[in-house]
Amino acid sequence: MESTRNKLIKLLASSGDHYISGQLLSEKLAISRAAIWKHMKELEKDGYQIEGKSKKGYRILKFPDKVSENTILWGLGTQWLGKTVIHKEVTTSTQHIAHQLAQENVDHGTVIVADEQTAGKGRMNRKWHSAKQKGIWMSIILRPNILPYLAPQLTLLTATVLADVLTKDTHTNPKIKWPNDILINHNKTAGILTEMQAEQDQIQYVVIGIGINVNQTHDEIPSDIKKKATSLLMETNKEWDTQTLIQNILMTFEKAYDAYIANGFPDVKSKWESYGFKIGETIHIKTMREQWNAVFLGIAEDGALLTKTLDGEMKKLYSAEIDWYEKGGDDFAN
Ligand code: BTX
Repeated sequence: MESTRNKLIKLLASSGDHYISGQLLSEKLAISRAAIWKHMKELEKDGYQIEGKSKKGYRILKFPDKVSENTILWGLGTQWLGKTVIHKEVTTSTQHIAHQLAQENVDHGTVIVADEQTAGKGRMNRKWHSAKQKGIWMSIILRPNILPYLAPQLTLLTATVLADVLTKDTHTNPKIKWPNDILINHNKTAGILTEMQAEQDQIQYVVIGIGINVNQTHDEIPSDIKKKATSLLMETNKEWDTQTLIQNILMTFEKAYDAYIANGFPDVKSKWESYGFKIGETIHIKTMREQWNAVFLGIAEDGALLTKTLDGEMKKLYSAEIDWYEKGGDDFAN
């Protein structure tokens, strides 16, 4: 059963900057006002800063500097996204938890966040390094009323949300490498993994996994990805508060998602293209049998990459065929 202390934090957290009266707290928690006051003193010992004002009540001024369900909830100005947040100190992958919960019918907009993942995954079962308290490792459960073939649009939408938040909050200049990587100065800062459970023409749920390298130093980036990965700390020479970034991502995501559901893909497409890595440039494409150069024009409704060969032929392409030839000729496809 949930402890009185937790219920108290939740009540205070959900009221944000507003005061809650001691009377109301005592009614909701079914304990005396003296007991409430004692709980407040205990919370202060744990790093919470609480303000108590006569005739007004209590409010939290500062949470301990640790990500938790309550700290994410506090000040989160969303209508439906992140109304339920599940925080794990360590887990295999937030995607696993999200799938389990989605099958148990949790709400649209449920968010799972971990400090550390021991089996973080990328696309095609690739590994995603997720060191403890060094980044944002988070999954969002959605139940969109769109046709399954349109689900890749959600990956593209998520990429624009991350690019928007990073531009605004960290003043970096992120680019989206098709379809799902966020690059800063050509190096991978974030990745998105979209997984879906669907029937023929109906989505049961979608899980959007977001991984962002936030506070790793150069030495802390694992050797197998050192050449192509970066973090916000490395790019800006300062540490970032993951909590604030998570909240800004959720708030920006909610707005972008609601607009997408109401108005469709065109705005997402143009925003994506405004951040698109190598848009308008010549890229090198390889298949099993041939290779050629083409100009990268933009993205299609189904998430495919639109290209024009040098002799003018338009072609739609899907993932495994692109070789971005970055980093001095290394294969930069993932
Ligand atoms: P991806 O398949 O595009 O990228 C995976 C590749 O990126 C790896 O093969 C490796 O080369 C490189 N890589 C691994 N870890 C990192 C890292 N921390 N930073 C930069 N490059 C790396 C991208 O897949 C999708 C990643 C989604 C991760 C989130 S975290 C929350 C959620 N839970 C989970 O298990 N996955 C998602």
